[in-house]
Amino acid sequence: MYSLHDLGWNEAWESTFQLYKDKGYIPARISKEMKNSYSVIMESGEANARLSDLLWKAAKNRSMLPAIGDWVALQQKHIGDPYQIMEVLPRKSCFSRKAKNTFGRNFTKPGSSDEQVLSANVDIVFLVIALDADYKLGKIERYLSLINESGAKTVLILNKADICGDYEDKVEEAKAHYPQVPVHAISAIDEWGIAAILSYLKTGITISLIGSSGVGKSTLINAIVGAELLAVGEIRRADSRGRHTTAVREMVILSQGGVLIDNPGLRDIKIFGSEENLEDIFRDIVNLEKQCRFSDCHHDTEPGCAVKAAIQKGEIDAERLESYQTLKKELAQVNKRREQRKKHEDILIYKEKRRGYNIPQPY
Ligand SMILES: Nc1nc2c(ncn2[C@@H]2O[C@H](COP(=O)(O)OP(=O)(O)OP(=O)(O)O)[C@@H](O)[C@H]2O)c(=O)[nH]1
Ligand SMILES: [Mg+2]
Ligand SMILES: [Zn+2]
Repeated sequence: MYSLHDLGWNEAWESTFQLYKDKGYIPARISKEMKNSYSVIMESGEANARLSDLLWKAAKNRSMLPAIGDWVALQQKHIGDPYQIMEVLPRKSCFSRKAKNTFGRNFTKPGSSDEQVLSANVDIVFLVIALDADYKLGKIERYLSLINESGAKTVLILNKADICGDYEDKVEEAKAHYPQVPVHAISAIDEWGIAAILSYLKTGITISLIGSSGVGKSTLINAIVGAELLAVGEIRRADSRGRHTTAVREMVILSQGGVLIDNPGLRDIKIFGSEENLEDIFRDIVNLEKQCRFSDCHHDTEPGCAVKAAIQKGEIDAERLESYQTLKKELAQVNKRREQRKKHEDILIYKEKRRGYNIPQPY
């Protein structure tokens, strides 16, 4: 059995909760997201909980519904009744991505670029990249832009070092590209390099593992726990992709302190967030840009282009400029659609006929 404190409950949450306590609600943390319900952990143990009508009706968009890691206020009307989630406590951080068709059939106004909360109140994201075909700087940059937006810190974990001849070079390359991010090479399967990872696990700290399918997120959690707790999947030989073994988001509470969240592999990482965070990742290019002769320089054929000059001198990577420009364009489109949708949000209405408490599907 766990105490709420083991899950990260502290005085700050306690004081936020006072309001709900007065209503007779019970504090709990969402520990698993299932198709039509949630698992929650309360002081008295684990239980199933459902969305209350109240919360469902109040949710203007998908991001307002509970997600794994959320602290919630539960109500149980009578002993033996199911627990109902009445409120989601304001999030300390939240890791989101751009969702495809948000509310699906349950809502009359499905947004095309709504926010899907992947995990809430996360302190650290372990970004797991496999040292096979999965390792691409452009991909890491996409993930970093999402994580930066969340308020969580990133630790980059390069897994499968056992099958990579030059993993040390990859570590150096990643460190050079992202000086603000700690980088560790490990082999989850050989339990090599895990000691460095353990130093991040502390009571009260929540860590979410993110990455593509098959990179070894569940294997790493098993290595940390020291047991075959989570199912681990095969990977396809042809392209070293995973088979989406982990299907639900699940929390693992560690006896040595700390909480890990296992996630299904992300299929495509659509960018989401603010321009400032993107600029943080590409600070070198952003600083150079200011020195271009034209303020609207595309760093293409314009004369006096400082970025182009730096590329020629080998100071920055042409590929890196390319991924910056792609991400920037993508982000601008997403934000534009988001603005347009916001205008509609206030008049959002729900279909009267809805079946039960359908929680929107993660995919
Ligand atoms: N060579 C090698 N293989 C590994 C390592 N870690 C994991 N694998 C293998 O990679 C495959 C996928 O591992 P999983 O842990 O299921 O990957 P996952 O990231 O949880 O995948 P999803 O749940 O589908 O998102 C399994 O066959 C593992 O045995 C490693 O360090 N080295
Ligand atoms: Mg998995
Ligand atoms: Zn330029």
